[in-house]
Amino acid sequence: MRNEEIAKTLAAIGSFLEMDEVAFKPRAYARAAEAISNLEEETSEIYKKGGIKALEEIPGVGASIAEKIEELLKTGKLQYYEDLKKKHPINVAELSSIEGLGPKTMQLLYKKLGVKNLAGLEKAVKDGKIRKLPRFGQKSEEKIEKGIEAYHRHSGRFPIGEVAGLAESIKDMLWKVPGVSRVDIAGSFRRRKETVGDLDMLVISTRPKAVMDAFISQPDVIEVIAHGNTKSSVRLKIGIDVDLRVVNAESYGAALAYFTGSKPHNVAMRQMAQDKGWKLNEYGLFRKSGKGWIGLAGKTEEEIYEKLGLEYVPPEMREDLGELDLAAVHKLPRLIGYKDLVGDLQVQSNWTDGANSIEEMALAAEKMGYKYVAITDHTKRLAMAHGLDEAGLAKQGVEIDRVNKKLKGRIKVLKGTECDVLKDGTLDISDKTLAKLDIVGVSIHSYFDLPLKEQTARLERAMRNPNADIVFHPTCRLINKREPISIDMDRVIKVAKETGMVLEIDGIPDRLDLKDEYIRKAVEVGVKLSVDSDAHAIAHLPFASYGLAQARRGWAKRSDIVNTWPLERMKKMLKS
Ligand code: DGT
Ligand code: CA
Ligand code: CA
Ligand code: ZN
Repeated sequence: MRNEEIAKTLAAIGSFLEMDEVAFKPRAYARAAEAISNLEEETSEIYKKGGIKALEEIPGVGASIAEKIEELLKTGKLQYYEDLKKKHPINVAELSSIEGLGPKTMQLLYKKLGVKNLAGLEKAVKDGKIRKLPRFGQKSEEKIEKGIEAYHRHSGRFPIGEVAGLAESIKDMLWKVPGVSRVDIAGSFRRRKETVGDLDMLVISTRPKAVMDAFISQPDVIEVIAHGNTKSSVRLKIGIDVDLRVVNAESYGAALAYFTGSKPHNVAMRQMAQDKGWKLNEYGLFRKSGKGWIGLAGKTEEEIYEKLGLEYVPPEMREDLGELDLAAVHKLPRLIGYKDLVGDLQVQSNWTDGANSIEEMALAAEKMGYKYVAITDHTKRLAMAHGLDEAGLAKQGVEIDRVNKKLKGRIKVLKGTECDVLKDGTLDISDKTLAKLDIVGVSIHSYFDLPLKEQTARLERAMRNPNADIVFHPTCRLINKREPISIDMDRVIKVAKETGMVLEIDGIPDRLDLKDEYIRKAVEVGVKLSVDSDAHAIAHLPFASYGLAQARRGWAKRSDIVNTWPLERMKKMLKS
C-alpha cells in the first residue's frame, strides 16, 4: 500500500472521529495523514526496515496510529476504519475533495438530506435543497457548487495533446536548473496514453534542492501539494497535477521503468523477478545474497529488461496486454517509428474550413519531410464548412494541377475529398466525380445517434462504394466531449478486410480515432491503416505524431500504415 492511500485512510478516520465529537484524536489523525502524504520514502519501506518502532519515528505518528498503519500494511485493511465506515455511511474520502466541505457539514447534509457521496451532493445542490437548511442559505450552496465545479475540472483526465506543450516546457525549464543531468516525463504521458491523469517527472541532479525550488515556483503553479528534497508535487493552473522526483543515477532506469508504468505491467514484471527469486522495485533489480540483496541492474531500463531475459518493451506497449510474453520469446512487433510517415492523407485547405491555401499546405507538408499530401476538403452537405460540390471539386482539381506543376519533384499534392456519408450510407458526391479523385475519404458528420445496427449498416454501405478508399475518424468521438457513435467495430474491420478499405487513425488530440484497442484488432487481421493529421491549418500538421503514438499503442508496424509507403505503392494499396 502506498503513502497516498494510507494518508487517505487516516484522514477519513479523522473526519469520522470529528463527526463523533471525539476530543483531540481528529487532529492527531489529520496531522498523521499529512505527515505520511509528505513523506519521501514509502511507509511500507520504512516499516520493512525498522518495523513498528520506525513508524513511530514518523513525525505526528504515535503508538496507536502506528499500530493502525501496521495493520493496513500487513492486511491491506483496517478493522477500526471499517467499523467507522459502517457507523457513518458517508464517503468522506470522496466528499472531502470538495473544497470547504468539512466533516461536520458532511454529517449535517447526511442527516438532513441523506447525502452520502458526491452524486448525492450534486443532486442536493441541483434541487436547491441546501439553501433551505438552517444556517446554510444561498451563499453556502453556491460555495459548494463552486467546489464541485473545481473538483470536476481537477479530476478530469487531459487529452495528451492538450498537455504535451506544457509538459515539454516544464522539462525544458528543469533542464536549465544547474546540476541537472537528465529529465524524463514518465507515467501515462510516456506511454502516450490518449489521456493523462497527471504528469510524472524524473530528474537526476547533484543539487536536488535547486530543482525542487525551481519546480514549485514555476509561474503556472496554483498549489504546492508536497515539497521535499526527493519528491514534490504541484497543481497547475489548468488543473493538472505534476509530480517530480529526484532520483540517483544508479537507480535511474529502475525509477524510470517504475514510474512509466503501467501499474499492471510493473506488477507482471515484478512477478517475473520474484519467480527467479529476485526482487524488482523503483531502486533496481536485486538478487538475494545471504541476508542482503545485491544489485543486478538499475541504471538503465534496458539492462533491467535484459537481465530478466526480456526484449526491451517500448513504453507505448507497457499495458500488460501480452507484451511481456512476447518479450520473453523476443517476438515483440517492430512498431512503426515516429519518423516513418512519408505523406498525410487528410488535410483541409481554405477552399472550405481550412486556414491555408493548397500551396501553403503543400509547402508545409514538404517541410514535414513528406513526399505527398492529400487535400481532402469537406463536401456540400457540410454547408457550415462551405463544403464543395462536384463543380467545386473539379475547379479545385485545376488548382492542384497548378500547384503540382510548380512543386514538381518536391512534393505531390493528391486530389482528395472528405466526402460526407449521408444518413442512408450513400455519399454526398456523385460516383463520376469521386472516380476522378486520387483519394476518397468517407466520414460521418451527422445523425451521430443512430442505433447500432443502422449506424453500422450506414457506414458499411459507404465503405462498399467502389470509389471509397479510407474511413476518416471512424467512430466520430471527441474525447471528453462526444461519445463515439454506436457502431460494431468488429463488423467495420471485417468489411475493411473484405473490401481493402483503409481505416484512419485521425491525429487530432481530442479525436485519436481509431483508438488503440481497435487499431490492435485491425492490425491483427491485416486491415491497413492511415495516420493523418486532419490539419485545418499549417500548425496542425504535427498532430500526425499523436496518431503515430496511438498506432504504436495499437501495436502497428510500419507495414500496417499505408502512408509510410512510396506514392505508387500507397496508391496500389488503396481499394482499386
Ligand atoms: P495517469 O496519471 O492516471 O494517467 O496514469 P499513470 O500510469 O501515469 O499513473 P500514476 O501517475 O498514478 O503513476 C505513475 C506510475 O507509477 C504508474 O504508471 C505505475 C507506477 N505506480 C504508481 N502506483 C503504483 C503501485 O501501487 N504499484 C506499482 N507497481 N506501480 C505503481
Ligand atoms: Ca501520471
Ligand atoms: Ca502521478
Ligand atoms: Zn471530418
